[in-house]
Amino acid sequence: MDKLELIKRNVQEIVTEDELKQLLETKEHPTAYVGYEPSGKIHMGHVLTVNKLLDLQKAGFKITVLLADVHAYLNKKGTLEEVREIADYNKRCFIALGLNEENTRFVYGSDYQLGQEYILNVLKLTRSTTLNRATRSMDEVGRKMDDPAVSQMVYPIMQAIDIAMLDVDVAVGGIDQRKIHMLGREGLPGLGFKAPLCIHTPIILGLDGEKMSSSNNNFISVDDTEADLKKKLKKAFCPAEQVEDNPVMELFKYHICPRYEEIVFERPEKFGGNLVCKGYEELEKVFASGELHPMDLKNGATKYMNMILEVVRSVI
Ligand code: TYR
Repeated sequence: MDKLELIKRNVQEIVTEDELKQLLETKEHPTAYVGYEPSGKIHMGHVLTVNKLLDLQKAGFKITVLLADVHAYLNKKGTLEEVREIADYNKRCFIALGLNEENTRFVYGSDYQLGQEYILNVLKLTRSTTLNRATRSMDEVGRKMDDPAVSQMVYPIMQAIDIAMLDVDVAVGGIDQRKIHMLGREGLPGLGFKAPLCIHTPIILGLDGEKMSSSNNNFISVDDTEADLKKKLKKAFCPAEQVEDNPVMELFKYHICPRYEEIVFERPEKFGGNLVCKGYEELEKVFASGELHPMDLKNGATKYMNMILEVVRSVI
């Protein structure tokens, strides 16, 4: 797979592809980052952006992971001390997922976001950003946005300044980060910084086919045991022959198939014996045709997700 193909796989949007091509032509080691609000559970949604960072590393990028403790604090996720502790746990998870410390720079927000230069840049950008724009940019990121706090208006401004201060070429994130990134692309040049390129991954569904949410516990997290996986996948939403909006198929598309060249579904002889798929496209055809039963798809997902998480569990 060539670099561009690797970077483009499983992404929803690149802003813009032309800029990316140009970047690849001019720099041997471009830089990219993802920021994460520290979270008690690292789930497969987070892992989707981790996968993209791993792809970017393979394509020669230097990667920074921002453990955004101050952002979590501004978004009312806990005290600074609490979120900082969770950030340490998250760092261990990311390392376990393959972002090792030799080739990944881990940065805590609180390590640089309280410095004079940073704050001055934040204040500058607040002057050229309307309240309306800041509010809208938080639509899919902010907690309880029906009654936003001023801190949640500072949040997207800081995220934009992060891109400049961490000095990265590319900001990576779920498509929910889009409006904040666009605010950065438009606002940063006015402060003398370059406009960043953005790569957005899709947002995957919860196992019940609804939006992922911690209150529903409808996701797989990296510390799930094999028993957890079995239980969760057993009751997952997985309509026969349906490949779109099927959370079990999404696990194959975004997590399993990129890691394994060949997927083996183990079935008793009376149900057709083992079935082998080479790549997601083939799996899609097989499942859409009805040749593979949802039960067998789920068993396969359980087996492979367990193999992926086994490695992670053993080190976190
Ligand atoms: N907004 C991101 C989230 O929703 C977190 C983040 C914070 C990302 C700061 C980047 C950044 O610079 O989790």
